[in-house]
Amino acid sequence: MKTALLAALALAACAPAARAAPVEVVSAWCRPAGAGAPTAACYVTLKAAAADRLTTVASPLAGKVEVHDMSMAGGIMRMRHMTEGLPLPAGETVRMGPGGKHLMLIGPKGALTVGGKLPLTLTFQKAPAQTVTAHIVPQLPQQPQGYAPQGSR
Ligand SMILES: [Cu+2]
Repeated sequence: MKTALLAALALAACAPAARAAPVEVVSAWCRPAGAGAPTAACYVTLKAAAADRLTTVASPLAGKVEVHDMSMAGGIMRMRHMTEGLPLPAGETVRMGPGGKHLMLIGPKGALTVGGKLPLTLTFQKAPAQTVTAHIVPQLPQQPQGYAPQGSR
């Protein structure tokens, strides 16, 4: 009797971590940056089956990684640290890109060279954390044709 109860408790304790499906990482890439650059930018495209949130990002090749948003205000580009993380609505593809949301690498450890790779560990509110390899490419894979943020004009 007591054994059965303990087994049930152990199962219950394991359940939440195993339940959420992993978030699909559609793409991950970084722009090159020279040695000594104070920051560098990486971009990921994410798709979550169930509503979730990208909470924190880390890389062994940067002192810190922050989720930023960029917007134009009065002709000036402004960056905002999304301290609350990046919301991932259910079934929606959330695309980061130049001029918009990005991952800001603060204190990159060394140059980001074209052709190189950079590991990024993405932590989500519900889905399990995962480490992806971002490729360092010279310029934007342009946003796919026909893609535009909802209600942008
Ligand atoms: Cu930024």
